[in-house]
Amino acid sequence: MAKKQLRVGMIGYGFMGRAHSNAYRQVGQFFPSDHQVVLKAACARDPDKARAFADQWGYESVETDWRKLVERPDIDAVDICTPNNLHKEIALAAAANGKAILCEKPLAMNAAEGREMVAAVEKAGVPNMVWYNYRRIPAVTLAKRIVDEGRLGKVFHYRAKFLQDWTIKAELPQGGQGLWRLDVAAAGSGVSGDLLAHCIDTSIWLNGRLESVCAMTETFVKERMHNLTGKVEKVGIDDACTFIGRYENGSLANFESTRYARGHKALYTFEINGEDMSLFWDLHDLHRLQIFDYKDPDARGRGWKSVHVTDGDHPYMGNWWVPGLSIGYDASFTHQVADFIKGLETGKPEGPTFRDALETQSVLDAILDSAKSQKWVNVAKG
Ligand code: SOE
Repeated sequence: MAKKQLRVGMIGYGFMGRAHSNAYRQVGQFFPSDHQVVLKAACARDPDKARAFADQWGYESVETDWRKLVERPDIDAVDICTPNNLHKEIALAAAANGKAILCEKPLAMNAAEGREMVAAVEKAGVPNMVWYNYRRIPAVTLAKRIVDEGRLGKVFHYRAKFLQDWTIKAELPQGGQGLWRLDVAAAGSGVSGDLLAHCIDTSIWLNGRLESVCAMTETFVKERMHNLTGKVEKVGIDDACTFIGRYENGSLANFESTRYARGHKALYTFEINGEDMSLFWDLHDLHRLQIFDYKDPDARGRGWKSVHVTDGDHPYMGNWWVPGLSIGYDASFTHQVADFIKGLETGKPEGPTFRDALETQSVLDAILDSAKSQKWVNVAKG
């Protein structure tokens, strides 16, 4: 039987454009379905860059204006890999044209924009998803299964951190290609939207709604040369953000993210402590889930165990190599496309949808409000 085509139009060509394109190319080999992904068009303002990206990843054609791309009848799904300040406009136009949308995280610049995006995709009835890829690292997905089985008992604590060190140098400019994450006009925020967003998404997925937060942010380098204007300009992003909070289930949140933790490149860790079990995960050891099971019948042998999540019956792993052999960061994106396609085929959307990602966006708004007001802030609902 001929497969149904999912013709993708990719907007953007940076790090995430590569990660997503790699996933589209891999998915049919490892997660066969009734759909075949076709890399139809790549879009970038600069025609040479669009062409080079298209050639490298195998896109059939190029566009230099995203408006043209979202109107093309031969595109089924639009992938938004642009800086955050373009997400909303593109998503609204793509939804109005009836396209499925896969949007890079965070969903938007703020929750107000996110709400408009949710309204647009829900009104148009188009499939939608946000690339919070860490949910789909097999060890993290295994943690979700264990939580859903109720094995943790009452949860007391959720703590997470995401640490990097790549912006410590004061001479590093802000803005433009590769450095838009430092420019508040393009990114909306700093580490909160870029790094904490991942931690918050995973935590809501594993531990439920965060209802209130108390945050502190810092901008260590106050001025940087702006690549687009050539002038030294004020830095508007948060370089570091720490917050505590309360979940609806009564547990306490403790989160930290920074780009000033010398020696750490991408140290994302989380730990959940329940009455009966604790779970710990570390991106630098991504195949492992650390489990402490207080209900282990062998009381004297009780202790933390380190599960190498590579067996055939572990999430996603049966589709890869043979038990015991590892996969990597890139696979989380492949899993995300596989699940997106599964959602198309079952009619039951796989998260995080735009609506799910709006919840993270509301937490981010509350964090930035709290840091500014130096007060506890309730997270808005919906
Ligand atoms: C920033 O350095 C970054 O690339 C984020 O934008 C990604 O979302 C994160 O997964 C890794 O770090």
